[in-house]
Amino acid sequence: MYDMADLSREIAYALRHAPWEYELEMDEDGWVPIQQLLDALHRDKRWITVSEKDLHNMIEQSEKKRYEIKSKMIRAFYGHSIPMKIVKEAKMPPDTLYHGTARRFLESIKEKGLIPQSRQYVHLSQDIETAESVGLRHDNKPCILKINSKKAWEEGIRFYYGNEKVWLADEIPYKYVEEWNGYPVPRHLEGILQVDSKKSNNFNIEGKLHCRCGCEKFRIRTFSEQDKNGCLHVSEYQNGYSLMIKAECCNCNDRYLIFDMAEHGYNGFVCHDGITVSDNELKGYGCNKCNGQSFEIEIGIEVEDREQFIEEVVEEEPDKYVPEDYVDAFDWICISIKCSECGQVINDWVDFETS
Ligand code: HQG
Repeated sequence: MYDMADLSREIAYALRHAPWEYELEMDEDGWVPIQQLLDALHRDKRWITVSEKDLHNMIEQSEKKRYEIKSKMIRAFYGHSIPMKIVKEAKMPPDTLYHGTARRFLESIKEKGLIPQSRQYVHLSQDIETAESVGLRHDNKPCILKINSKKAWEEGIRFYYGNEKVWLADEIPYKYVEEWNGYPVPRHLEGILQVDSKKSNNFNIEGKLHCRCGCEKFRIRTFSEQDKNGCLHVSEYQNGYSLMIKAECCNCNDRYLIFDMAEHGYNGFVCHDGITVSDNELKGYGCNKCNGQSFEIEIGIEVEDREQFIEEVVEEEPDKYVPEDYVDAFDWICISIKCSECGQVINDWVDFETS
């Protein structure tokens, strides 16, 4: 049995960086006959019995899709540094791509844009996690760059498909690049909303409430109307309306404000639409099935458009707001709860459009 990571490293070197050292005849799409590659490997005693089956196993066992095998040929999907440019077919990219890199490269990237350096193409990642792991190869605190690939594509920058996680480009001028500072979590939920990256992007975030002590179970106190399904709605308060939810950790009793119509979202944050209810007017919430008092809480946020926020709010009241405030002016909040005692789930327990 071979160490598949070792084998993959050797083959990466052969197919991406130095095919001539292995006497490989590579065509312009990067394909090499498998038999030629095997013959070359067999000349090295470490790989003397490597078979085509081992290559298939290597591809299957790897988390990253680096190689492709088709009718007795093999090629690397990306990563090439050889002088002969591997021809890639241009393809429309997703609207946003990411690139993980080292802090020490940032200044030069800002000046020159993203350039391929020793490889043939700039490598971009389809998601933040992939960008993060690419960046970690260069820096233990990598920075993540967000590429406006939609705009770049529309303005003539060519993108090429690598695999489902890797996209390639000849180069990316810096005007399509911005630093990604994490998910736009409203500030009052920062550190307690654990974002599910598979379901979240720049415009929508979904996650589960975690107390800073690690506990996921909370007692709930609200000011609201409650319907027969146990869902919450705004309630009349003084001369206006209110909807307020607080969660209290079942383990350490820390208390968090989850939503206050008077403070959060477009209405609250920008229009100050409502009056904050005092703590002693909140009521404990019980499961409408078993009257359980402990819940797991999932929150979805539809994020306000940053550009629109700048145009409509920051530019109107520059003394009061800065662009980064857009995270607090979210458009929609949706909360689901699960009773820790009977397991009943109420989806859309709160479903509130704030603008
Ligand atoms: C940086 C791995 C200064 C760029 C990964 C990057 C990937 C600049 C470094 C794939 C710059 C090149 C490729 C500029 C770009 N000034 N630095 N103007 N423009 N850079 O290793 O993207 O595991 O050649 O930010 O997962 O890190 O091998 O490229 O940091 O998909 O399959 O120059 O290789 O895949 O570094 O990684 P690299 P990369 P495998």
